[in-house]
Amino acid sequence: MDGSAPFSSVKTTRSTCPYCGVGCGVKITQGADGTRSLQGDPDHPANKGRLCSKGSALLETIGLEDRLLHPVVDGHRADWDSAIARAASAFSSTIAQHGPESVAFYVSGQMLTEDYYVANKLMKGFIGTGNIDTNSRLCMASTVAGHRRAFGTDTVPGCYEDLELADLVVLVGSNLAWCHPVLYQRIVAAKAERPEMRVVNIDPRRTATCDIADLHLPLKSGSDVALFNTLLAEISRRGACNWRYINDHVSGFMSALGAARASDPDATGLSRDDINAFCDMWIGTEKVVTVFSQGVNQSSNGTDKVNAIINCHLATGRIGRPGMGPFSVTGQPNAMGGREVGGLANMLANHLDIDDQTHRDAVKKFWNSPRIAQGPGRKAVDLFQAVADGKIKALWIIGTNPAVSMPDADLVRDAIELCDFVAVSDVTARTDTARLADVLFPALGWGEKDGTVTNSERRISRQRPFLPAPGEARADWRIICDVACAMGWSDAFTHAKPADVFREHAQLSRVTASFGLDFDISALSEIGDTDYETLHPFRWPVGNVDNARLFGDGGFYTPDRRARMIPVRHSGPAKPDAYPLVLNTGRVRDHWHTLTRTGKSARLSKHIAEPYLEIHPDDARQHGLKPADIAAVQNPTGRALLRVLVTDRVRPGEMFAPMHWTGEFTSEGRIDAVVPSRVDPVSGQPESKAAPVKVSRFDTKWFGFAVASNRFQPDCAYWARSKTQSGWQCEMAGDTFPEDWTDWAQDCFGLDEVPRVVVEDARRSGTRIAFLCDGKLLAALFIGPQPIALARNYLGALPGLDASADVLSGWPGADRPDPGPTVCACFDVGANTILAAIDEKRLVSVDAIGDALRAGTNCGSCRPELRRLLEQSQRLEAAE
Ligand SMILES: Nc1nc2c(c(=O)[nH]1)N[C@H]1C(S)=C(S)[C@@H](COP(=O)(O)OP(=O)(O)OC[C@H]3O[C@@H](n4cnc5c(=O)[nH]c(N)nc54)[C@H](O)[C@@H]3O)O[C@H]1N2
Ligand SMILES: Nc1nc2c(c(=O)[nH]1)N[C@H]1C(S)=C(S)[C@@H](COP(=O)(O)OP(=O)(O)OC[C@H]3O[C@@H](n4cnc5c(=O)[nH]c(N)nc54)[C@H](O)[C@@H]3O)O[C@H]1N2
Ligand code: SF4
Ligand SMILES: [Mo]
Repeated sequence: MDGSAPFSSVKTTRSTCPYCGVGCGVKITQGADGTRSLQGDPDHPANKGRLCSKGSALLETIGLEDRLLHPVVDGHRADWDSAIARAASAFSSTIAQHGPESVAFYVSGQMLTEDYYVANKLMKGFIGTGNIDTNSRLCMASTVAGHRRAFGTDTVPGCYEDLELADLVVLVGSNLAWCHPVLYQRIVAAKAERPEMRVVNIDPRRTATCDIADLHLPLKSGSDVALFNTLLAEISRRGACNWRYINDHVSGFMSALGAARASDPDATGLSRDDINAFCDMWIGTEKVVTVFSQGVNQSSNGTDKVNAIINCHLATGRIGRPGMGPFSVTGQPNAMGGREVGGLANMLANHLDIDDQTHRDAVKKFWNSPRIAQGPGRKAVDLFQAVADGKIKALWIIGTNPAVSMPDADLVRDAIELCDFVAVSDVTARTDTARLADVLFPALGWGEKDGTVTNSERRISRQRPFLPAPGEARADWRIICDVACAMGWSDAFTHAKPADVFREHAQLSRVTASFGLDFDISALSEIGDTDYETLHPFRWPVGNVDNARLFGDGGFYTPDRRARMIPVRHSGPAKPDAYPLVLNTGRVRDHWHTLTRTGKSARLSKHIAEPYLEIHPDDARQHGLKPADIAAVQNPTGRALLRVLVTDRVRPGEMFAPMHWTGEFTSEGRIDAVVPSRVDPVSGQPESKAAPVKVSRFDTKWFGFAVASNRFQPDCAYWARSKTQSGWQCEMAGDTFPEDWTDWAQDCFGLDEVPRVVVEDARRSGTRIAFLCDGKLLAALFIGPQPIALARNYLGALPGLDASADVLSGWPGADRPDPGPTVCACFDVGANTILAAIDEKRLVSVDAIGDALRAGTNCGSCRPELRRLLEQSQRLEAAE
């Protein structure tokens, strides 16, 4: 059954995972007794029942403990009417005084299509400016620009099945194993079935995705254009061009080839042998899919990278046929939906062109709106700069956390703080951005909200509610319509339910189709409420019988219907002398962005509990950094403090840090504080992957670790906290000593009257303190001059449990071995448990570990790490 189906006492709801752009279907089952379970939906075409660690843990993130449950105005609880009135009058009076360009919305690829549609309509059609941009600017903008340059529209030509049908899958700037795990597992399964299938991974770092790679090309940061230009020149030199396809469907071949021939392959830093091996594979394999993601997009030449890849597919005609094509995997669950409704400042709506007067007139007529944006608005970086400069005076931020995720994040944070009026719609007030708002709107979150999302393969799926609206929270689309009505446009925002918005959106796509463009779902213009409720996942354009693949026979959306090959030239990231290291940033397996959701799950937090800096052993040596030191990463933009992880997984001269940590979870782990706002000149997308920085050892006098039942915050230079089963844990380090550790600990935990046991460890010149009440542990603190080895997962589970001062040893008794850091999040299996089993049971394969411990047998995301543990214990080598 689709939708919510009451079966006697069990209710099943089909919905879509709210994390990555794979867009997996989930099935939530609720018993009459309040029990709930969640599985992958076997009938959803994106995942066919599979889920990754984050998807499987969704039910651990829906608790109300930190939710925003009522509107807040100027720091005080308010009713809806006054909150809406305050926002509407702030926007209206700012527009009246300073014109429409003085207001802006900054929205998100995590909004549903219905939310996004009305936000775009309000700004572009009624306020009448293009000043609505989205976090997709930080994510997909270069792909959008590259698609539009090549195809005329922002169209993804292929589908997921192509990744299984391909004989060669090339991954460029994509850590698919961690970021699109279910798609990765589909490739793993296809490769197991057809071992002749090949995978190439192009990434400066050796990531978990290399686990299935036959060839890893650790190219220099930013040099993808040089690599794909070399490939294009080789395609031509070896006579591998598809002249029939080029003659019939492509323009710009000669100029693109000219630019490609001028490229220097050595700019990649790769050996000629590796480059040749890559060219041999790519040119020699008809069925090739080139998958690309943020290593391509988040770059000062991201759009050129996209076109360098597309050029090779166009020159060989390997596009829009089974198992072939360039394929951009989208990040957020509704990155595609946002692109469809025109959420970007330089798009109109439904793939119509904001620079085209006839398109603007058609949309204005359709909306019956008083005005229409006369051109593109400000793109994210420019938008926040205008906020900082006082040009934008009223701002509404919906479903995104720019004080953390924008480049030059300190500037952005300060700009938001100083802006005359800021409204924030979020599910929690505990974000670095929400803290700065004048008006806070409580939004419905996943499990409560209702609407549609589009995944990476143009497939539209429903998100359906299975939980009641908590407190006074409202759906994002409704809050936007309420503000629009209060601003005087009640006739145009009368929608009573998401289906009303969806129908209007589908109707507008008729206009798109009338211009001969791609985005057409007009067949659903009159969809009834019940059909909307039970809508099966489907792919656009609707009405096109085989819509899985486009452009196999040309039919591009340019004026002459030909695809354009674009001449592109290599240009690397900036490397000023004073900041010689390149800082690459990205994601970890079990966390989602700024931690507001995955940070609530102890299980997900146990995989990687603090922000870290991957640095090559040569660089670590040169800068006097030892493993587990605290590093200060710096440049004129700002500073971050991170735990040092010395590894040859990164190239010398390049480092990597995760993007997830925020002011809510760390003292100075916000990585975008050191990412300058350098952007791609075509797409305006920031270069989040190549910040020029310098690094030094932070002058640490002591290191510490603590656990407590409550969410505590220590007073020291470095801290990073994370959720545990029974409370919170915190890593810490300081550059000065407190006068008295006991007083300090008491303030830190807020435990004034609680009995404590203090152990001065003279041998290790450390201090350990436990707070115990009625035989239960409330908090424990461990301080020493060096990073302290402790059974952290064991300690994290103790607060609230019966305990004695023995906990201060930091290790469980011999009868309870320490499982170590979590590797398999699905079954909560730690590294020590796995290493012990490998040793004791003489395990020699990842499957054998699965048989013994279940690790790696559910979502499979930890299998690369299991293989690493086998390598570490030298079992694998011995066996192979
Ligand atoms: N676990 C998890 N999954 C997620 C998310 C999450 O927060 N957590 N977020 C989702 C979102 S919104 C997005 S956009 C996607 C992102 O998905 P991905 O793009 O796969 O993830 P990233 O880790 O940002 O970056 C991918 C890789 O690009 C590499 N890279 C850096 N510079 C270069 C370069 O110059 N050239 C090449 N070829 N590679 C380079 C990095 O080393 C990194 O391994 O993930 C989605 N999925
Ligand atoms: N250095 C660096 N920076 C990056 C990146 C990088 O790789 N490196 N990646 C960039 C990319 S690709 C992306 S996509 C961005 C992501 O960055 P953000 O969009 O800032 O990150 P999120 O944590 O996903 O923010 C979503 C916010 O919406 C809230 N929320 C959740 N559900 C709802 C809802 O239903 N309604 C409303 N109104 N709010 C909701 C969450 O609590 C959270 O505060 O970061 C970008 N920044
Ligand atoms: S791969 Fe994981 S995060 Fe992405 S949609 Fe599927 S379950 Fe969700
Ligand atoms: Mo993203």
